[in-house]
Amino acid sequence: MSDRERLKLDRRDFIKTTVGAGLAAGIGLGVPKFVRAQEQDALPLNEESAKVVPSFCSVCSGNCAIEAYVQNGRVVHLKGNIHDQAATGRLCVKGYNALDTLYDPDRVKQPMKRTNPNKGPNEDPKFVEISWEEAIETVAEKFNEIREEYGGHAISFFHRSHPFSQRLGRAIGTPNFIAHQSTCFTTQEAAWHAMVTGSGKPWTYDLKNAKYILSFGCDLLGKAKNMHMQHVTEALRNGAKLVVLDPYQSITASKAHEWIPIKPGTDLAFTLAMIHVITEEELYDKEFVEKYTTGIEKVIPFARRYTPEWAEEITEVPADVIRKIAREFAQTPPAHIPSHKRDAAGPNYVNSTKLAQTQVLLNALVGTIDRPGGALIPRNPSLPGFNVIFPPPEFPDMVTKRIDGWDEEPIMHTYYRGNMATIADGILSEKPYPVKAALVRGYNTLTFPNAQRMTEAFRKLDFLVVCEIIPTELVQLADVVFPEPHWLETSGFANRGYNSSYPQLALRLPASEPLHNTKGFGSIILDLADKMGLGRYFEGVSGSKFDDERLKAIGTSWEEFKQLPNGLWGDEKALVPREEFNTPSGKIELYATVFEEHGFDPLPTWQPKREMPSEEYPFYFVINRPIVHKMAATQNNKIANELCPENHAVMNADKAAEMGIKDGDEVIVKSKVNEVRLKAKLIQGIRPDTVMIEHGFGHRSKALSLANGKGANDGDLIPDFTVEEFKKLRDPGAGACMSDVCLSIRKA
Ligand SMILES: Nc1nc2c(c(=O)[nH]1)N[C@H]1C(S)=C(S)[C@@H](COP(=O)(O)OP(=O)(O)OC[C@H]3O[C@@H](n4cnc5c(=O)[nH]c(N)nc54)[C@H](O)[C@@H]3O)O[C@H]1N2
Ligand SMILES: Nc1nc2c(c(=O)[nH]1)N[C@H]1C(S)=C(S)[C@@H](COP(=O)(O)OP(=O)(O)OC[C@H]3O[C@@H](n4cnc5c(=O)[nH]c(N)nc54)[C@H](O)[C@@H]3O)O[C@H]1N2
Ligand code: SF4
Ligand SMILES: [Mo]
Repeated sequence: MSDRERLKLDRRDFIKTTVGAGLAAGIGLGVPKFVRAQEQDALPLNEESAKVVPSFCSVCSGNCAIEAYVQNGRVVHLKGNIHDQAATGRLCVKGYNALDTLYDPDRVKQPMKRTNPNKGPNEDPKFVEISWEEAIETVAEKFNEIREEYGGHAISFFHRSHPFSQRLGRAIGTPNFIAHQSTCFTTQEAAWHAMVTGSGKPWTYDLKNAKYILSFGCDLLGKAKNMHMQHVTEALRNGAKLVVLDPYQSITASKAHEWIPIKPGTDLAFTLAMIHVITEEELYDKEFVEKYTTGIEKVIPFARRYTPEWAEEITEVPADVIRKIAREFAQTPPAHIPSHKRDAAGPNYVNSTKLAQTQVLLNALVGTIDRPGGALIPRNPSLPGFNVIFPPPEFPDMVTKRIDGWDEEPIMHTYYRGNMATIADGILSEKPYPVKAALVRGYNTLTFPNAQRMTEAFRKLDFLVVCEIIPTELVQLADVVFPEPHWLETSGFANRGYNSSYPQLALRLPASEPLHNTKGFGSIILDLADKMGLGRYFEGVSGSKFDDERLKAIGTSWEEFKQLPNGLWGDEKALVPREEFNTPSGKIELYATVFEEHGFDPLPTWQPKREMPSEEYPFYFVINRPIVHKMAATQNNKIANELCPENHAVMNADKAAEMGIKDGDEVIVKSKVNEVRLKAKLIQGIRPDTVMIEHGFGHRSKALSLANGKGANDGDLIPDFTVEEFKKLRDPGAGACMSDVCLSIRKA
């Protein structure tokens, strides 16, 4: 098919899928407005000259493969690559809108240095533009100074795992690498690690083949991921039943056959009672359990005490409803409980890891672990790691104790993660030692629990370096800013992030020329190492060699890869279900011996959430995120901002009437740590004792011209911890307890 023909098809497909996806998700966004907004970019399209460049989306970590339509050097349209097992020719709304971040006039365009030494919410940093050479030199000099005076561990790094930067950190001698996963999914990760994989949670689902999908807050249709949404939609089309427990009527709940507004933080009682019913009535898949699991003989007596009547008291869900759902779940194969990160089994409550344990257990009881209709352990190609390709020289000895206490996490310390709930206290209290500098990439102050306290922590540092693409709140606190390219300006390749049922890689070539004076993070690190006098740790290292060597290990090369006719590598393969799992016994361990070995509950004994409603704080707190936004990264995106400019305190309409609060009234929402001011939004679809706030809003950087001043940050209400307090939670998943706090609400 010629480009021209493809373009014609695109235009039709695009409108069709956009409308389809909108309706499937039940979003009341006003579809014509959305299509109109997109067409502004597509309108100048000249079908003769447009060229198609392969890429993959990096708005979220789904990596959906993309075809980017480029004309006169401008990217005018993005489309899902039909050959991708994840995107299957479609993108989600966040992916379609990515162009408006690429072309955001507010982007950081040039390295900058602060000239106003005062840092604060109302301080203009008075940035001056500098050359890359000066920027790198300034940071290298300052880092070396701090290293000499306080030791390498006084320098901290905040970013997702990155092999170049991790090696630089090792060479500098710092253990302080802080990442966000304890706010996102470490609770599920710990349960899967101990019970099934030995290496974290799989994110691939074969839900399109499920006949019964049971969600505990898992909002697959609303926002989770493009591919998950497609799977659930297809399952529904094929007659699957969808049951959603959620205190708030999420988009998935609004499309469910049954929505059960369970009391927040009590799902563990519900799942324990399900295990009770399924084991007492012997409804489980005996063949699967016998062949592939261990510990059923311990689960049966353990679950005897957790009757549906017991769970009714805790959850406010009638015992016969729990019984009915347990029976349906066990008797409608394939049935599955999916969980995608921030739902009830995510790091929201002190009992969330235990809930995740019960979910793995229930999925094993019905035989949908690594089986059609269930969760699949991803079939990614096996690519060699950085240290295999570039073996490191000897490193000097270093301090291993970390400022966030992650090194003391009995299980999770083996993962590249970090504790965003304790890091503010670590920096402010200087325990166990002072941290003087930080290099942050791809996180903002809004990423952290108790964002106000974290802002104080960042202000306390002597030296802050921020790598960004837009001028966030954290950029306003930086001493030096490194501007990075938008992903549409870069090249590379990636696994199918959240849908990998066979090995497949997507190619990325630059769809746009570099629009600004930016540098990729890998190059920044190599330059920094060189200027710091640590070049010997990186001999022969380059981004392109790394890519090339990894591809050679699977029988191709970057030269060959660049020529891929449809932007994807790897042929479809039939799924071969796993017979063995990566646990001490080689089976799925219903009784988690790995937890037992570390002094945690091998079976998920009931435990309530941490904070309960009181006279002072009578409301439960749940968080959500709108379908059009990615976290706090897209509020300045023109289209996303137009569709959803601000967040609200979402309340039950009857309850609000009782309190004299009307829709649109300004209210003060308060927790024990802070308060925020928001407009009330009144709906019927939420429990009267619960307030929902969407994450991502409350930007206060004046340089974000569209996002600034709109809404408030949910994270201001979330408590943080000292390392000592955190250890007392005794959570093997080290979850940050993001929703485990209660609120008051009053008219402003
Ligand atoms: N549009 C969009 N999609 C995204 C993202 C984004 O920013 N925007 N971010 C991506 C990322 S990184 C993540 S982590 C995920 C997050 O997406 P989700 O995992 O969906 O997390 P939240 O948006 O926080 O929504 C949590 C849901 O759990 C419900 N919930 C809260 N407490 C309880 C409880 O005690 N019991 C039950 N049963 N339900 C409860 C809430 O009401 C809400 O519906 O989304 C990913 N996809
Ligand atoms: N209060 C509260 N806090 C939360 C959550 C919540 O629900 N409520 N959710 C938690 C969850 S689940 C997650 S995953 C985290 C996510 O936390 P983050 O990863 O911090 O989320 P984002 O806001 O998407 O991204 C942060 C910044 O990365 C920048 N960025 C994007 N692309 C690039 C790039 O290529 N290079 C560089 N240098 N920067 C880039 C964006 O411009 C943005 O400012 O937040 C967690 N924190
Ligand atoms: S699911 Fe994530 S990767 Fe895929 S199109 Fe949406 S934002 Fe992009
Ligand atoms: Mo997340």
